[in-house]
Parts: sequence; C-alpha cells; structure tokens
Amino acid sequence: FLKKRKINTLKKRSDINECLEPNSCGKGAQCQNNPGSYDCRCPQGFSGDPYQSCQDVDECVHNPCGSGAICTNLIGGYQCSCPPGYSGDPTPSAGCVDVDECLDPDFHCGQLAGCINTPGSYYCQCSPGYTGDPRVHCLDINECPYSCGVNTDCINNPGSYECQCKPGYIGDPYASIGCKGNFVT
Ligand SMILES: [Ca+2]
Ligand SMILES: [Ca+2]
Ligand SMILES: [Ca+2]
Repeated sequence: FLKKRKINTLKKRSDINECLEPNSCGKGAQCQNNPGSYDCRCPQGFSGDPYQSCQDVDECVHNPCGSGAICTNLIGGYQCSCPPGYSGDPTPSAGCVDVDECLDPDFHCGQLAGCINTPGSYYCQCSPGYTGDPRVHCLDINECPYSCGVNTDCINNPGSYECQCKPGYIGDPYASIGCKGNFVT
C-alpha cells in the first residue's frame, strides 16, 4: 500500500507544467503544456523560432490587398484601406475605385466653371473664355481690343468675342493683318 502511494506521487511530480515557469518559450510565443513535456508555438501573424522569439510577419510584402488599396502592416496582422479619393472594398475580392466628386450633389464648382473628375481627385476649371477662381466664380475675359487684326472692331461677348472689319474694309478680321480698304474710285 505504501509503495503504490509513492509511485503516484512520483507520477504527479513528473508532469510539471513548464508553461508556469517564466521563459519556457521564446518572446511572444504561446506555451502549451503536455503530459511529460510542453510545446511552444508562434501565434497567428507571427513567425520565427518559438523557443527563441516570434516576430511579426510583414504581410504587406506580398500585397494581400485589393487593387488600388493601401496595405498597412500591424503587429500580429495587417490592414487594407482605400487611399483618399477612393472608396470601395479594399480586399482582393473587390478593390478601391475612384470617387467621382463631380457627381456629388452637395459639391459644386464656382459659377461658370466645370468640374473635372480625375483618378483620386478632381478639379474645377473655368469655362472657355472665362477666368478667375473656378472654385468660387469665373468672369468673362475681355479679349478686346488686342485679339483682332488691324482696321477692325472688336466686340466682347460673355465667354467669347467677335471681330468685324471696319465699315468699308474687307479681309479676315481675326487675322493679324486684318482688313484692307476697299474704296471704290
Ligand atoms: Ca503583421
Ligand atoms: Ca475622383
Ligand atoms: Ca469675352
């Protein structure tokens, strides 16, 4: 009876939980106690020798995100996100797509300006013949009097201008040589 009890005590002692001891595994590793031994394992998102130390895996090296997405490496994982001006699903099953800011009903360029969508952005542009700050207000360019040829009248219009030969003159009023006298003798 006494002998049997002694063996039981020995058996119990042989199954030490090594995981309770500090530094049984390497830095960052997970410890699992087994009967008579123990295992060290690097957790998901980490790699290395679990008995030495586990290091974060830089998943971004293999570009795990969808097209147009930005990969950010995190300790123990990673994150996919769409850059500014893009929206959508940054995962490989979809991807990031440009936001067409010009279609936003809450967004308007200035008066007499147009909105031009670009990949990742947009800009406002004054309509042809207008100038100013296209985000606020565009004003007509007064092209007169220097845009027409000699012996002409220049008429400024909103967004454009007109050249006319002076009365009694003929030619191309838009050309720099302008119009010539056509006096009947
Ligand atoms: Ca990582
Ligand atoms: Ca855009
Ligand atoms: Ca004009």
